[in-house]
Amino acid sequence: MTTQILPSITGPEDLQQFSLPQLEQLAGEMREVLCHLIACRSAHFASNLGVVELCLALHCSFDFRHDRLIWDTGHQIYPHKLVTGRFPLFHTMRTKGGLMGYPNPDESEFDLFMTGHAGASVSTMLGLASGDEFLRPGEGRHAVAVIGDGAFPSGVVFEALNNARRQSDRLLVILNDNQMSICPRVGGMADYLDRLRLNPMYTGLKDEVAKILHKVPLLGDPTERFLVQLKEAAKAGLRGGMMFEDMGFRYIGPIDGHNIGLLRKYLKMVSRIKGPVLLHVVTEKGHGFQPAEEDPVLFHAPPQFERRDAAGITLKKSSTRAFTHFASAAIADEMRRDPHVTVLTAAMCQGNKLEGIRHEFPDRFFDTGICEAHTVAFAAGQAKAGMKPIVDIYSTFLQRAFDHLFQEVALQNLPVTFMMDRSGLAGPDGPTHHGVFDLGYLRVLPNLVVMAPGDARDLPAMLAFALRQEGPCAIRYPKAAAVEIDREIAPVELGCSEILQWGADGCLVACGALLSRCLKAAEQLREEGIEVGVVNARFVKPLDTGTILRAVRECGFVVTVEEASLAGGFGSAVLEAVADAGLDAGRVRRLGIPDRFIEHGERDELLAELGLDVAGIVRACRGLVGASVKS
Ligand SMILES: Cc1ncc(C[n+]2csc(CCOP(=O)(O)OP(=O)(O)O)c2C)c(N)n1
Repeated sequence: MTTQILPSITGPEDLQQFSLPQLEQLAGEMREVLCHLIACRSAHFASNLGVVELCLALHCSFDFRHDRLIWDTGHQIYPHKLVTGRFPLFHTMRTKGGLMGYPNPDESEFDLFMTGHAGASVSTMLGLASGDEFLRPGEGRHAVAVIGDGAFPSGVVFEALNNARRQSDRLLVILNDNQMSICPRVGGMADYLDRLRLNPMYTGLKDEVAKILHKVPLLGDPTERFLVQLKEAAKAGLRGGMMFEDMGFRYIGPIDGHNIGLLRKYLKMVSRIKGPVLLHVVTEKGHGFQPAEEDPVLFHAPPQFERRDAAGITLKKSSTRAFTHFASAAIADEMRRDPHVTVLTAAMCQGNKLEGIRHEFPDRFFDTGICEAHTVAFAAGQAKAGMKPIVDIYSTFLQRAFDHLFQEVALQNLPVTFMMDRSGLAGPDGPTHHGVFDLGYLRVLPNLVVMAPGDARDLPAMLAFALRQEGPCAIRYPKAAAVEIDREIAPVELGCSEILQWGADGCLVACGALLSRCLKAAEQLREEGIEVGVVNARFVKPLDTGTILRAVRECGFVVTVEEASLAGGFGSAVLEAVADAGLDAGRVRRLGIPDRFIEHGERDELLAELGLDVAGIVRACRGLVGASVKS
């Protein structure tokens, strides 16, 4: 890896000294560094390659110690990290204790919000601009949001655009249009943006534009002149973006997002326009690295490279099958069995391994784009009409749709099934993606059945069970390899746990995939002469109170184990049941996620740190044997 310029950059102000050819060289070096990173570990890749020039042009054109910048979602933040003093730590990206793969205000003053969920940038940017106008009037700060065309159709973006006109004079929304979400973008907005790309300013029908520009006198302020030119172009029907114009934005573009010189020129121009501006920038996802340009879906966040040579690259293959695989296989089976079953995803077809289903059942597969709230309400409508929709969604993103889960689904008691992937610690993605709050927000909803498979074999059985119900069900499972626990498997029945072994000294009640760790812990304890039972809880709601109360009565102690926030989680449900039955809740201990945000790191590292690995579970039980659990 050859980097000559990049190591000399300690902050964005250093960029000012470079000529255009030097900035272009720097862009090449930044891409090299990104390729080197992805050779070492899995990380977001193609989106970062696509915004290198835009990032450089932005930092050359604004002073973001003063002006405000938000990268929507934040997965494309790597080039920004490289030029904001974090090149020396870049090799630590996404490792525990190292740089986060998303913006992080603890790392840099140039990261304003810790984000990872799409769509909020325009709103937060508007708020910043509004606050600055109150508190720092006259300082003339600019507020810039960069948002991808995948995130752009999120409902909240339109709520912000609708609200922008009155908020600030110096608002710039940069629409980074690479025609991709993770998968190819979908929907009416995608078609609209495609039409805007036909604009002669972008397609190179320069003669037409030149004719118009020729007519415009060259005297006067350059910004004024530019606007007159645009107006003339619009008159000639050569300009699009009228939808944004009608909402009060000055629409400019589309322009080439890989041309640093051109970007700087436009950024300078738009920074002088009063009122909200939408600058439409066209980029290529994966730009500058051919395999990523050719397959931006795979290279959105590819696995680590195994080999990279003249013949191309090979990506590391995982030898284990994850819960996600078992989930998509089970969904496909159910769709084959029953023509009423549909599957809905909010732009996570690839992450949820639904490509096969999209191909096999194009008419029963629905990608709504990054619109979780809409997805859930849409599913409710389908269910009301008599279909059996499955919403396949990451736990952390379902948070976006809580109100629809409440009103359109639970309140109507409609049979919508939620397959909640990444429920638990999401590993290197970190606090924005850990799906640890779902038990807290699901448990409170009447009518909703909540399940957590203990192993890979539970998962299809739970899905089949859910699809037989007349009300809503949620099934939560982590981003982890799914083992198959060798046992005489009990059928899935409403509110019934599965007792795998019983022990007089204590009982581990596992909620979900930590079951296999509980079994190993029990084995170790047995070798020490401590007899501990293991229960596969299966249901969080309704809870198997019969088995749990029996364990509290018969076993020395009960330890609940969950990969979810302890506040309002499975262990809390157990404590409530024990207290409600008038039993001694002091015999119960809970292992789970404490009341703080958990940093990024490998899932196993994080589990160990939180005492949720085998050693931690053994430790917890040992501490309870013979001791009064109350003390
Ligand atoms: C609320 C929410 N839903 C889903 C995701 C998962 N996700 C991360 S990036 C991405 C695609 C974003 O596309 P775009 O904004 O166009 O950026 P690009 O990667 O194309 O640069 C998706 C769906 C997310 N981060 N947040």
